[in-house]
This record gives sequence, C-alpha cells and structure tokens, in this order.
Amino acid sequence: MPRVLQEIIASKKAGQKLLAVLIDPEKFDPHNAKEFLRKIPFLTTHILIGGSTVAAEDLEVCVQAIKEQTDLPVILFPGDYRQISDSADALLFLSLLSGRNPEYLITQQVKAVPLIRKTSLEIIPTAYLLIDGGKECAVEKVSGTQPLSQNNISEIVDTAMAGFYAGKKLIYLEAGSGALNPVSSDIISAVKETVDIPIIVGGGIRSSKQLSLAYEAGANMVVIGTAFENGDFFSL
Ligand code: 1GP
Repeated sequence: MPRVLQEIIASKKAGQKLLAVLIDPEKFDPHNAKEFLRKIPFLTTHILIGGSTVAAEDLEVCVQAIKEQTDLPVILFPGDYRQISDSADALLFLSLLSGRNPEYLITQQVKAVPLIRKTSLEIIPTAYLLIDGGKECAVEKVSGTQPLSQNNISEIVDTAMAGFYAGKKLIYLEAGSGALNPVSSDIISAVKETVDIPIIVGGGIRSSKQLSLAYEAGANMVVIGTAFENGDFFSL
C-alpha cells in the first residue's frame, strides 16, 4: 500500500492524531518557507498545499520551497486539475460528493489524469464533503454547489458512506476556509461511528480548544490554514 495513506491508516489504528498545516501558494511567499516552517507547531505531521485559484507555476515553486526545508510529507490539496506537482509526495484525489456539479465529481478528475500520469505521486481517493461553515466559502463559489447543512447529520453520514462504498480511502469534512463554525463534534462523531476510514476535518479551526474537540469527536487529521497564514499562531 502507498506510504502516505498507509501511515494515516496506521495512525488511526494507533489512536495517534495528525495535524496538517495548509499552505495556499497564492498567500505564501516561498522565500519565507524556512521561517514559516520554524513557526508551525511541533506537533505538525503533514503539509497540505493547494488553493481555489492557484496557478500551476506558483504551486510548483511553493512545493519545491517547502520540500527543501522539511521532511514532513507534502500532500497536494488541489482546487483544480492543474494543481499537480511531482515534487510533492501525494495527491488528495478529491470528489466533491456534497455537491451535484459533474465538473467537480468527475470532469476535473478526468482532466487531471494526463498530468498525474507524468508523475510518481501517490494518489489518495478522497470523499470531499463541504459542510456549511456559516459564510460563503471559496469552494462553494468556485464549484457552484451548496454545502450540506450542519443540522442534516443523516445526509452527511449517508454521503460519507456513499464515498466509502465508492472506494474512497479518506473522508474530508470541510467547513470552508475561514469558516465561522467548524464542523461540529456531533457530525464528526456520527461519521466516525459509521464509516471506518480516516476522517480529515478542516475549516475555521483557530484555537487549541477547537482542535481538541475535533480530535475527541473522532477526527484523525485536522487541517489548519488561516490561523497560520495570519501569523495568528496558537500554542498547541
Ligand atoms: C482546510 O479549508 C480548510 O480544510 C482550511 O480552513 O483556513 O479556516 O483553517 P482554515
């Protein structure tokens, strides 16, 4: 089994919690990579790189700058099919299962294939669920899809389960960058009870309290972007 996914699954079995720092190349100066990495929490286990509107060249420069400065696994978290870099370790091959836009269910994925085949990236099939974070987010705008309501837990669980049945290896519960309300503990624990694959949670997490709540509810990996972009680092 490929290494990055294997390690995520192993950490789930071991009850070890993972922390990913998300870098959006559009908001990141590659010259500051060393300084940025020095400031992230020592508990960080992964770096995610991607954004809604990043040019392929900017992504490549960013990934290379980060790889030069760290041994942490670098995982692509693409906003569109061009965000592919062979310098990274793995790619979250996302399907936006919460939406009903074929462009983000399969069209972008087909377009990505010729680019991916030129790389040796580890491909991780990932069910991506956008959940209402209390304000319109970039994913919603770019994809033209509606997030799932935080109140409709059964629909969220069924969507995650459909992803599992379709062969996805990870479930990503996304409240959107800068969300006012992160994905609730009730949602995380309901998905965890039903779907036995690792759960990633992101969007709007900006305090160690929120981080702990997500872990306690069953998140295996938590992704944090904005809180680090702002230099608004909290102690973990
Ligand atoms: C990753 O979109 C999130 O899933 C990142 O959200 O920028 O709010 O941390 P924040």
